[in-house]
Amino acid sequence: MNILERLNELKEILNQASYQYYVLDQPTLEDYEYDRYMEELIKLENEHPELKTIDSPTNKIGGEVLSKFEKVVHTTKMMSLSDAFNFDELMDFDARVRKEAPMATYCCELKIDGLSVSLRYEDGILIQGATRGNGEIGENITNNVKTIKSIPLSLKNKNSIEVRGEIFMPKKSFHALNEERALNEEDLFANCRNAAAGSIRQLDSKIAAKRNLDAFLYYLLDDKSNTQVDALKFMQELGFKVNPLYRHCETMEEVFAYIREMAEARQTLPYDIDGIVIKVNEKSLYSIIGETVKYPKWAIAYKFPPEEVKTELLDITYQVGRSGVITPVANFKPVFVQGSLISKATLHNEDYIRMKDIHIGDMVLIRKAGDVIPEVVRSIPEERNKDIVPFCMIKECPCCHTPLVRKSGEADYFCVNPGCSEKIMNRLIHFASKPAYNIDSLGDKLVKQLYEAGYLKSIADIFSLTNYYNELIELPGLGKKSIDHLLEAIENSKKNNLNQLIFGLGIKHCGAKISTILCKNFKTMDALMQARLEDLANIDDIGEAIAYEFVEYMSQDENIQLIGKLKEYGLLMTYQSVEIHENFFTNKKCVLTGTLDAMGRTEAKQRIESFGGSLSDSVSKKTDILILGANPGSKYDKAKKLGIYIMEEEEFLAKLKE
Ligand code: 0OW
Repeated sequence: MNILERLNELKEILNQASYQYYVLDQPTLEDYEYDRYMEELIKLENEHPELKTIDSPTNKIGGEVLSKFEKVVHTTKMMSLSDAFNFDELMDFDARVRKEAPMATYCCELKIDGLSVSLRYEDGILIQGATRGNGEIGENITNNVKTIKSIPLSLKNKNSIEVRGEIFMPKKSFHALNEERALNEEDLFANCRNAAAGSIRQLDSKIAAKRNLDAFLYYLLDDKSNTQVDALKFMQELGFKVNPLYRHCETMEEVFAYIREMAEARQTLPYDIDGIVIKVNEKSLYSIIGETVKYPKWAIAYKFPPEEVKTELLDITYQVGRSGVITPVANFKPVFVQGSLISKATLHNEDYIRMKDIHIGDMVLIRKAGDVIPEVVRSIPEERNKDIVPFCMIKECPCCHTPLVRKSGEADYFCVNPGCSEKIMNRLIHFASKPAYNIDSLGDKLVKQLYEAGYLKSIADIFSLTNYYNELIELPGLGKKSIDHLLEAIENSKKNNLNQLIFGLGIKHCGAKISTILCKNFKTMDALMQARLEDLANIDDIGEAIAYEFVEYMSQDENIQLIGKLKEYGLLMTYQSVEIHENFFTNKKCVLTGTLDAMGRTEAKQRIESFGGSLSDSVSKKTDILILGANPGSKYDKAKKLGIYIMEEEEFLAKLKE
């Protein structure tokens, strides 16, 4: 047999084995056999690169590192789905459908909680994979899509088609990935969906290949099938992985029965679903029923209600914040809530714990407030065993054992020891954090290491690190490259605006917004340090309480000395007014619900405010835009009822760049 024949034989064996293992879940080769064939093929292709083809299974291990993702214009718009939050809204949907198509039946599918993808094949070869983007323009993620093992690189019958579906990360892969990240003290992914989105956006496809992503396909363009059920069957015949739990339902009663059944099965599925997609089955009716700009009228997504999950409260631990505030934290047996694995939730303060009658050892109900923040809803007294230990608040700081102080009329306890290492470290971490003085690479881990090594005791010490260069490069896990990068980041940070410095100091009640208002009014650090209580209190948004805390802070010797040192180090001490360049968000009142992929809430707020817009927490008639993240909460429902413009993440990111 010649080389080319052997290559083709190996490709055939490996592609067939992939299909059997990842699409049909019926392996025909043992793992070691698969690996042996793959190694032989890699060796042959390395020896004869001219014989490597675009559909070779060796593409599954990834290779090229991109500098960015190219844009892709979709052949036809990738539509999204309008949502229904209860059965009444589904009945309304059914009524609207029947008005146009009385004979319609439905195809119900699980709503896979991942991200949409479009796959284009030409002459049976996968030539492009793209994200949905804003529905018209997406990102070219072909390299990463090729690493998804259940996606065929070539089709047996060589036809040219486009299919669409959902890329997702199986729960097992999500667990494994987060365990690995926890060991490296990296940020954990909140849920499978974010993990999938973060993985498919890796510019290095070798990293994407290690993330065990998967995909279900559900839509075939220019499809000749008469019904959605036939289309799903046809896609399976073509070799695509189609979720098998779809069901043809003749009536809404059958739809409701399917929804109830799948809501029950949800926890046992190896992937996350956030609802059910209900589509008219007869495709000939789609043009009669029609579509809006964004959504088909012949399909709807039923979203499962936010769920409350029961678990055992194992312990209450305590965090010491940079102000010294002591925050009790519930530690419970890990549970999946709406796709996220949760094991902790804040208990705010002693009053909150007593009000909710919470005791260590209780069974408690957990939910995700606003679909994002873990919350202990309540304890379950009827399941409390008799020898439960009544809760009592700790009396001394868990870090330095200084007796805690609770100011009269206030709920919080404080560690008042200025030398408490937890306080100092959290103060340094806050100062260097992105929303504050934003010193790249000076994160929690490095702050802790430099603090414990004795190089960082106060904020000013950050700017004297450069004097210890030779010692720092010897510290474990660090080296010339990382210390050079750190010192460069510290030097660059000195040009940061004054509002970031004021926010970084961590003055009580002076968050990012208040710091900016103070700087706009006083322009320089000197003017701020000499400001009198009444000068401050007269400014809009700055009340007595904030004015008092600010003047108090500026009157303490240690703070005056700190600022003096920062001046000597050359930090910018004047406020550079940020010209607000007009754009879509100028003077717009925005609300965000759910979680964004590309950034956190703080950054979204800063970006909108930099254009002269505002981001508030609650929806009202005055709201101009609701920004829709993943797993939206009730704000979304309220915004729809008020007819407020709903902006999805892709559009939000695009508008920020305009
Ligand atoms: N997430 C899903 C899913 C599905 C499309 C076809 C036309 C409009 C929606 O499992 N099973 N079926 C569809 O049908 N869409 C789905 O997800 C949508 C795609 C875009 C936003 C949702 O994730």
